[in-house]
Amino acid sequence: PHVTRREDYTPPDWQVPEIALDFSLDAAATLVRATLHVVRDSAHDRPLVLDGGGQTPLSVKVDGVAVNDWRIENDALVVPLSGTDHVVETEVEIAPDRNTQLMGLYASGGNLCTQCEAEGFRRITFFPDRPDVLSIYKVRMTADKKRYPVLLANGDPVAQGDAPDGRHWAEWHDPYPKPCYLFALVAGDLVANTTTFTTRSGREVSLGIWVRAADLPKTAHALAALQTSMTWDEQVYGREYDLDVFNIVAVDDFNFGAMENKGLNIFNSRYILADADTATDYDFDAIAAVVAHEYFHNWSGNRVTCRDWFQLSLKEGFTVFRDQGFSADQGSAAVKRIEDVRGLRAAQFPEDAGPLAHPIRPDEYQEISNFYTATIYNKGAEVIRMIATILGPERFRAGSDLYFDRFDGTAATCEDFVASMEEASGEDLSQFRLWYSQAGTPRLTATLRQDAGGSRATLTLSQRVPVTPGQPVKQPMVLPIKLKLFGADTATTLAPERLVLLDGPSEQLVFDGVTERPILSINRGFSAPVVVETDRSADDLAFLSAHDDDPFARYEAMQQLMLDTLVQAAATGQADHKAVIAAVAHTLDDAALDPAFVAEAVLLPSDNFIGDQMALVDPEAIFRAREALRRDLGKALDVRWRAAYASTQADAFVYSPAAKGLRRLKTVALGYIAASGACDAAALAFKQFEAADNMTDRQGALGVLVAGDSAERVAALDIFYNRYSDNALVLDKWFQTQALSPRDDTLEQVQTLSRHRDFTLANPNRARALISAFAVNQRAFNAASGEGYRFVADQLIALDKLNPQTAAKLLPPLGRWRRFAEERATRMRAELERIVATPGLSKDMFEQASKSLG
Ligand code: DPP
Ligand code: ZN
Repeated sequence: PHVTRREDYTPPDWQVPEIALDFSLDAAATLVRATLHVVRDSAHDRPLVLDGGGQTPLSVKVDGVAVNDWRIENDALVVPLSGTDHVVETEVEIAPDRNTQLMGLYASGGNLCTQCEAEGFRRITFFPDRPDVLSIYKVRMTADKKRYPVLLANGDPVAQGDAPDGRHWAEWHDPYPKPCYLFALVAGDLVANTTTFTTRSGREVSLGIWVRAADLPKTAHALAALQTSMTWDEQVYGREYDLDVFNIVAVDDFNFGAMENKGLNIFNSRYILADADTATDYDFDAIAAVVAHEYFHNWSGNRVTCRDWFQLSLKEGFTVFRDQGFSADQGSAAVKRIEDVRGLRAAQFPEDAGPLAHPIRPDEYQEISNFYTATIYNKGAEVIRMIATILGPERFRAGSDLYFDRFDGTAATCEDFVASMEEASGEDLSQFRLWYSQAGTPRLTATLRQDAGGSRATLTLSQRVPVTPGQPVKQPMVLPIKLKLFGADTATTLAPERLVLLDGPSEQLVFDGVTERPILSINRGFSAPVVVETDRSADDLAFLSAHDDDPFARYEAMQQLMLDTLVQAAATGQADHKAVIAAVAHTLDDAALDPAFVAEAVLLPSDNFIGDQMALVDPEAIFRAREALRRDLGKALDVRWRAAYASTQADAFVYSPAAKGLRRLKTVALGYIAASGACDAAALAFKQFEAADNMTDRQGALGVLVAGDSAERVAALDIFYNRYSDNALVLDKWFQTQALSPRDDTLEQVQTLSRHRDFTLANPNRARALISAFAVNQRAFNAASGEGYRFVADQLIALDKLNPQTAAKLLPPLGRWRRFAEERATRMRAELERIVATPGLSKDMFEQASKSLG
């Protein structure tokens, strides 16, 4: 397979300062005429090479004259040119309605739309499909007026009119040079929820969220989030919007969450459509976060773009960091941090510890689509967060201002970003740059010793970066660690919070005036994305879970206490639950705590996260250990769970941080009541299910019922299905909830669901709702028979034929075989081998599966 390497980068041979695109749109046969102004970039004699996606040109003209000395080589169109400056025109015909990959121009729900990042533009027309070729776009679209009354593209609308045969046309011009991955068009029968936004310098921007007419009532939340994002970016980063129009279109079939095309974002409808009846609080939060994310890309991604795809984290890591800051400012920053770290540990830590580990700036790829990963996005955001922590807010802002000013209108590198941060702050980040090149999650060991009889304590910190594929030797990284010491007896501060930059293999810190037993609070706020190993006792962890003044550290202490208990139970079959029960009771009794925080703190770590702590994952033992602790917590604290449950009853739905927190705690408490085995649990859950005036309560109750075995379970699944049978996004929840169920028969249920008439692999959301959810269900997926592996492999082989990009993203769970004992490992490998041997496999799947075997 062809491997693209970062160090092989060379600047483009030809620039394309301008392009005019003329689309004659039709679902079955769309004609695309592209007129490129091409300019030779430096003295070379190489021909013009335009990437293509398998099409053959209907015609090629140079400076207005048809030529036939072109050839197709590896899908690219090669055109010999004599001068330095030419106009090259090509015509192709493409078939949007046969485009199941959802890359390029495709049909979704009767409308036409595009997705070009990373390399989809070449499937629309011949072009140098690389992010460092920036062009000014003029786009003309002609289409049937009845079928496609709305015609949208990037930039500003400049003209429109009627054409013969019931067709009409529209022209859009985007004055900002952009790479082709940011090109977009939409043709459809859509309506918009519109408003205006006035930027701080007085530009009036028309905002529109375009959906099918029936969905219009579900757009208010996204539109409000867009306005809030625009204000936030002005206030926090000094970034203003730069066009007169900002449109968002929601489509049902979409590989990504959304796409930041200049002035015309295209969204997966799950990140736009929401109302109380159909969307959970989680959905509402995710919509605001994704709307903000894509909007923020207008600067971090569009105005300053990437030189090449190895720099992807330049825009994605930074933009995730920006959207996390935005979300933190909209509600509880503490709970947001906990959610983000939980997500990082669920998705990124396993990736960093497995066969697909890669640095946030990779060195090579076979298929770039496979690198839209939790590492690039979420670890990338953590790396930016560490820079912000080291620099402090003023110097970080100075660095970001310098970066945006200096690289505006250009295609930049991660190095450009770090150098801007260094220059503006005066901080030396040379060693810090290892975060860009070394993969693997560093492990930090911390040991605190009080000197015998004295008033001193010594903290020893040491770090180790694990070996990852292709990186056998690692250098010590810069780890910014926030820490603090508490006194065990007085529960006061012995040493105030400080930021330690650990940059060597180990370091000792001495604390004076330590007159009582010190307790270590470390990696406060999760200041570094590392695994921390300490020898803190259950007593120390219980103390911190009750007294730490850093909410993340407080949550973390409880998680560690739970993990220690669960890992021991899974390994030995024995456990003492007393310490966890006491700590959870203390948290539930603390009236000063935010209910949203309480809900997070009392949740047990997931089966997967427990498995990640063990030398080898034993899914059944982990499941038994966790269920036993859940049951004991449920029984021992029954009165408290019921009190918490009663305290969370609300009058009517509101979407606010406080109301969200209560709803979260409500369903967590309900889950523990059910876990206790209480005989009224199913009735209570069914009552919540029936009485709910919002999806959070309804789906929460459904999840509790689906986990159990009651008449109410069957009834609720039926009611839910019938009530929402015409709502694809809610049906996804119906599939997903069943795939996540801890019941013994989940594997068979999921196999049956895959034959349900509403199941289809053609829609990425639906495929993920069943297959991804099943693959995170550790016990069901890892059934000893290997049937779970076979099921997923069958689905992926089928999906690969339609949509390789989405299929390949679902493969990593099969690559975790090294984490399991012989029998399971052999069965997983057999499925990977079967995938690799499949005739006609995509390069997306080949890369993921072959690396997973390696
Ligand atoms: N649309 C994806 C995102 O915003 C890729 N750029 O992250
Ligand atoms: Zn992004």
